[in-house]
Amino acid sequence: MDNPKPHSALSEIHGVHQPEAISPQAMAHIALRRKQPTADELVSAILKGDKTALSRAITLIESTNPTHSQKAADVIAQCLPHANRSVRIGITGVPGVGKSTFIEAFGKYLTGLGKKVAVLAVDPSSSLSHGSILGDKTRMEELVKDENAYIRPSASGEALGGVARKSREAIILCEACGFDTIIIETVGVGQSETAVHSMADFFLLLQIAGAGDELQGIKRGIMEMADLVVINKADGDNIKRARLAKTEYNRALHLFPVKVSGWQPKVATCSALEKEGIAEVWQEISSYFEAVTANGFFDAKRHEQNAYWLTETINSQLLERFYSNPDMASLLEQTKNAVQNSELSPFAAAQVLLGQYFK
Ligand SMILES: Nc1nc2c(ncn2[C@@H]2O[C@H](COP(=O)(O)OP(=O)(O)O)[C@@H](O)[C@H]2O)c(=O)[nH]1
Ligand SMILES: [Mg+2]
Repeated sequence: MDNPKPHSALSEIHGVHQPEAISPQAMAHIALRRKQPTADELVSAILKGDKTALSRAITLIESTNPTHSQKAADVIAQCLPHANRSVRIGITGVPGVGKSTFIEAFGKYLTGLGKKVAVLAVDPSSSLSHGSILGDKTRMEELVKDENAYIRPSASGEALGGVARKSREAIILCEACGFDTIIIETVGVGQSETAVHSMADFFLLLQIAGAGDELQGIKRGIMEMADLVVINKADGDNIKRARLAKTEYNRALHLFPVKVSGWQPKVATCSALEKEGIAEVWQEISSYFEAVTANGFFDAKRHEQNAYWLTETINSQLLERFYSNPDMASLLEQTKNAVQNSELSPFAAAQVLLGQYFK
C-alpha cells in the first residue's frame, strides 16, 4: 500500500504515482546552498569588488531569520571601515515621472566618467505600487549590464523603518565593494523621502512640467528638502513648458529659508529619454559637493545622520523586543481587557507593563 491515508486531502487517488516530497534535484540544490560562505569570506570577496558576494550579503541583511542577524552584523562591522568614501544621492519623484529612465541615463553617464554606481531603492510599498526598481516597466537594461554598476531593488512587504535601516546598511556594503556613487531611489508619495534624507548627502527631486500648479502631489516638505529639482521630459512639444516650469520652480525655491548647507537649491531641465541635460545635472551635483565639502557641511551631515540612526535603531529595537516578548504579550492582553472595561486607566496600565518589562 503506497497510500497510507486515502482520506487525507494531502493524498492523491489510490494507484496514482505520488511524487517524492522533495525531488533529488532540489535536494542537490539544498546541499549546495547549505555551503554558505562565512562572514569573513563574504567580506573579503566584497572588498575585492565581487558583486555576487555583495548581493549575498545584502540578502543576509534583509533576512528576517534571526540566525542570520549575527552574521549580517558581523559583515557590516567589518565593512564599515571601508565605507564612507562615496557620494550618496537620493532621487525621488512620483511614479511615471521617469525615475528609472533618468537613473539609467544618469548612471550610464557616470560610469562613462569612470565612476562605480550602485542603485538602491527605498520603497516599502513596492509590492502594492509596483514602484520597485526591477518591478516596473523601465528596467534599466543598459545599466544592469554595465560592469561598473550594481542595481538592487528594495526589500518589499516590510515597514518603512526596517526597509530604511536595511538600505542604510546596504549602502555601507556597496561602498566597501568599491562603489563611489550611491543612488537611492524612492517614490515621492509617502514617508520614505524623510528616510532617504537621513541617508543621502544630496536630494534630487524629479518633476515634470505641465501637471498644473499643484506640484504633482509632492508635499511642500519634500520640495523644501530638495537640493536640485530636475524637470524631466523636456523634449518634443514639452520643451517650452519645461522651461516655464523651471522659472516657476526657481521662484518657489527662493521662497524657502536658506538651507543650513548654505546651498541655494537649483532647478534644471532634462530629457532622460533623449539623454539631454544629464551632464548639466551632474555639474550641479558636483558643485554642491564642492561647496559642502569646503564649508564642512558634508561631514557634519553624515555625523548627524549617524546619530539619527543610532536613536532610530534603539527605538525600533525597543519596540520590537517589547512586543515580541511572550510574557509581555500575555500581560498586555490581560491588561487590555482591564483598560477596555475601565477597571484600569491606560496610563497606569502602561506604567505597570513598562515597569514589568524594565524590571
Ligand atoms: N518623453 C519622455 N518620456 C520619458 C522621459 N523619461 C521617462 N519617460 C517615459 O515615462 C514613462 C515612465 O518612466 P519611468 O522611468 O518608468 O518612471 P518611474 O515610474 O518614475 O520610474 C516611460 O514610458 C518612459 O519612457 C523623458 O525624458 N521624455
Ligand atoms: Mg521606476
